[in-house]
Amino acid sequence: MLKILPKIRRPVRCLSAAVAARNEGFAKVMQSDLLAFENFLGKDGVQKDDISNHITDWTGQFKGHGSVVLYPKSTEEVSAILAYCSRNKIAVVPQGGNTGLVGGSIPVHDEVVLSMNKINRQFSFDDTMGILNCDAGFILEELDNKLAKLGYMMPFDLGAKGSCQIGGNVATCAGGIRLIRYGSLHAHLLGLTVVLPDEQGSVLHLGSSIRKDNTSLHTPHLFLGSEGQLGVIASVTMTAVPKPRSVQSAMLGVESFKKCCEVLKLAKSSLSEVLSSFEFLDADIMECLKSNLDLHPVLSKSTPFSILVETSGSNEDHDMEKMSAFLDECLSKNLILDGVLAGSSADAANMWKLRESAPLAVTRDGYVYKHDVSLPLENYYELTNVMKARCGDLAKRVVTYGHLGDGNTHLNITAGKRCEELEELMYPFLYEWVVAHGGSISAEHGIGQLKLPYSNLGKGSEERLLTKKLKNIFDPNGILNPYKMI
Ligand code: FAD
Ligand code: 2HG
Ligand code: ZN
Repeated sequence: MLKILPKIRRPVRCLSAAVAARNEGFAKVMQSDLLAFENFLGKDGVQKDDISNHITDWTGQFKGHGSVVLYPKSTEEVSAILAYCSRNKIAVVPQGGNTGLVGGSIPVHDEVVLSMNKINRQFSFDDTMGILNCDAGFILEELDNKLAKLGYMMPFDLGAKGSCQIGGNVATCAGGIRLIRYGSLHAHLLGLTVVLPDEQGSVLHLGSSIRKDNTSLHTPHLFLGSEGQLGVIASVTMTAVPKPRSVQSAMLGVESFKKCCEVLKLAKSSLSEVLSSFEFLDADIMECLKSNLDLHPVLSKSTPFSILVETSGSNEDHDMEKMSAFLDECLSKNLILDGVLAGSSADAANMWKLRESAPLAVTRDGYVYKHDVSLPLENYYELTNVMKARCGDLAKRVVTYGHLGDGNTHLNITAGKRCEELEELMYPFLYEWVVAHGGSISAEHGIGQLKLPYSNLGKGSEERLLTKKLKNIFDPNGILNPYKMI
C-alpha cells in the first residue's frame, strides 16, 4: 500500500476547494423581493419552508444554502422572474428533477431556486413525422408513457427517468442506455423556447419544428449541455423514435475485459441495426448491489464481468433469430462463460434492475466519489485497475459500471466517510490520467460544482474563452447558476 506523508501535500484540488466564495456583487433576497415574487407567481408559487429537497442533490453530498424556491407556471412567469432577478442582481439556479450528479442543480450559497416542476401543460405530437413539442417540466417517463400510446418512445432512457425532466435532460445533454442505437440528443433536438436572464427576461424561440432546416446557426444546440448557464429552457421540440415491437435482452458473463470488447465488436456486426444497448458491470458492483440492496445476479456463475445486451426491432422472429445466432457465436468462440436470454419482460426487468440500481447501491455504500468519464476501450478498464492499486485500503470499494458500447465508464470509489487522504491520491491524478489516455473528464453528467476545479482539463483555453463570451451575451449580469461550469 502507498505510504501517505501528510506533511508534504501537493496543492490539493479536492471537493471542498470547488466551493467558490460568495460573490458579494449579488444581492441577498429581502422581504421586498419575496413580495415581488408572490406578485408574479401568487403565494403558492413561492416556497420558503421545507425546501431541503431542492437545496440538496440526489447523492445527498452537495447541500446549498438557498432560502426560497419559485414555481412559475408559464414561460411568461419565468420571464418576469428572470427580468426582476437580473435587474436586482439576484442569483438564480434553474432546477428540473434535481437528479443531476455534479451538484449543478442546487444553490451553492443563497441563490434562488427556479423549479420547473409546474411547467408541464403543453404537449403536442405529430405522429407521422414523429415530432414532439412539450413544456420543459415534463418528466421523461411521463413523456415516454404518452408517446407509447401513439406508437413512439423517447430516443433516450436513463435510470432517473421517473424524476428527471426533459428541460434538465437537454440542459445536461443526457446520454443514457440507448445512445448506442439512437445517437445523442444532438441528433434529435430541433427547437427550444428559452428565457434569457437579461433585464427584459427575453423569450427566444430558437430553431424549428421541422426536421430539416439549415437557414442559420443551429442555436438550440448551444443549450445542449449548457447546465443552466445560458438561459432557462421553457419548451422543447425534438424527434421521437418508433416504439420497438420486439425487445430481446440478454445478460452475459465474461472472463476478461478484452473479451467484453470482442463481444461488443461481434454485437455490432451481427446484431447491427437492432442493437440498442450494451451495458457493463464488473464483479465489484455486483457485490455492492448484493450487500446494499439485496439484489442478486441473474447469472448462475459468478464472473468477473457482466454485459447487458439488448436489441430493439419490429419483428420478433427476426430479432430472436439474430440474438440466438449472436449468443451461439459468443459461446462457440469462447467469448462468454455464461449467458441468459430473458424469456419475459419480467426477466428483462430483473436484468435492468441490476444495472439501473448501481447508482443507488454505491450511494448506500458510504461516501461515494463518482467519476463519469469517456475513454478509448483499450484504457476503459485499465483506469479501474490503476485506481484500485492507487487507492489501496483507503477505498472501501472501487466499482465500475457504464455504457461500454459508448466508451463511457462510471468508476465509483466508496469510502466509509469522506477521506481527504483518499482525495489527495485520486485528484487531480485521475482526471489527468483520463486526458493523457485520450478520454474526456465528463462523458455525460457535465461539470457542475464537482468537476469545476478540473475544467481546464476539459476544453482548451480558446474554447473556454469563447464559452465565457457567449455566457456574457446571454447572461450579461452573470446571475444564472453561478459558481459552476463556466
Ligand atoms: P437537474 O438535476 O434538475 O439539473 C441538471 C442541470 O440542468 C443543472 O445545472 C440545472 O441548473 C440545469 N437545468 C435543469 N432544468 C433546466 C431548464 N429547464 N433550463 C435550464 N437549465 C436547466 N445522466 C445521463 O446522462 N445518463 C444516465 O444514464 C443517467 N442515469 C442516471 C441515473 C440515476 C439513478 C440518477 C440519479 C441520475 C442519472 N443521470 C444520468 C444524471 C441525471 O439524471 C441527468 O443529468 C438528467 O438529465 C438531469 O435532469 P434533471 O431534470 O434532473 O435536471
Ligand atoms: C448511469 O449510467 C448514470 O447509471 C449514473 O449515468 C452513473 O452512478 C453513476 O456514476
Ligand atoms: Zn450513465
